[in-house]
Amino acid sequence: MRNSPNTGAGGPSRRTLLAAGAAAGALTACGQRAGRAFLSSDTHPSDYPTVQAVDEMARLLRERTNGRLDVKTYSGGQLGSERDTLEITVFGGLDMNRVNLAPLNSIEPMTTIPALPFLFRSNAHMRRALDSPVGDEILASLTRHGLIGLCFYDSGDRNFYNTKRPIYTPADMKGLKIRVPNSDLYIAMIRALGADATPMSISEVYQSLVQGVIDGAENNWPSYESGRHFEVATYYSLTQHVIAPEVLVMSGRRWNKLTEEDRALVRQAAKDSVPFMRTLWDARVEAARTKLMAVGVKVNEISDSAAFSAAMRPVWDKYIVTDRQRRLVQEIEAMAEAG
Ligand code: GTR
Repeated sequence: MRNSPNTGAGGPSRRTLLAAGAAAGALTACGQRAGRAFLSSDTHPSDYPTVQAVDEMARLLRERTNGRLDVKTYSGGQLGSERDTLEITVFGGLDMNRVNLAPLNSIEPMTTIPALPFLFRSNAHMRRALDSPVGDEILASLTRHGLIGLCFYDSGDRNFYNTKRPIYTPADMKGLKIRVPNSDLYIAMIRALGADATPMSISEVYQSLVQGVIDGAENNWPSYESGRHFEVATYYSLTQHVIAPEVLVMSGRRWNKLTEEDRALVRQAAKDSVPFMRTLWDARVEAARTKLMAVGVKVNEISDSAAFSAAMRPVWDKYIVTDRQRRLVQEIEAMAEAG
């Protein structure tokens, strides 16, 4: 990996390393009995669509190999933050990892493309673009960092939420302390709106909101709900500034030990879990929205989203600098028409 995902934070914690080591040991023991279980990590709870999708992938693998290939996910962030577990995945302490694209932004410039503010017009646009060769090219860009990109999953649109006030215009963001994932791109986006960006792992957000260390954050409906952030930050403003996907990666070290046949099986099972995930995702977004409206979260629409888009536009020039990036951005924009 060229730039460590731990830049500025000093590597995975001892707790994370110990947890991953213990989990890997346990799996080796049971893997000898029931076939080869890949150890995977996810920060979301076990009922979240990303975890369920990897469970579906595991089911397909078991079915197609008579249980020889399998995946076991450690959910709920048991093994640590996305940034820490990515590092462990690269050196082979974990076989697989489901993360957002954000922690990969500072590692691989191609991953900044789907995370650009206001690039995708809709979820449908994102799905169309990432199902095309553009998506394959972005997944393949991870290989040189020791990660094999298996598939993209949905993550819906991200919106701002905070404890202070509704956000209607970029001016309303001024001075707010907003948590972002550990990504330079996200930091730049928040600064472009005149707010203060505080990068931290999602597991720290709830407590930081309670203690007033941050005023708010930004995320999709399901994460805002499942992390209980809505209990503290009750203003949810539908800026829809990013529609970036999740990604499922495999450790290159583990991958290199697989036969060609098993690689094809792994790729196919990951790909086949995507439509399953999308169905779960759409239902989960609706369920989270309905629940949060019912408990009285103060939701507001944005009448002039072009004002947000214009304010955040300089971020594109800062992070889209190579011809290859520009070509992919153009290809994605050309796929916007159909909605
Ligand atoms: C969620 C995403 C997580 C994590 C989180 C965050 O939407 O599913 O993987 O990236 O956002 O903001 O840290």
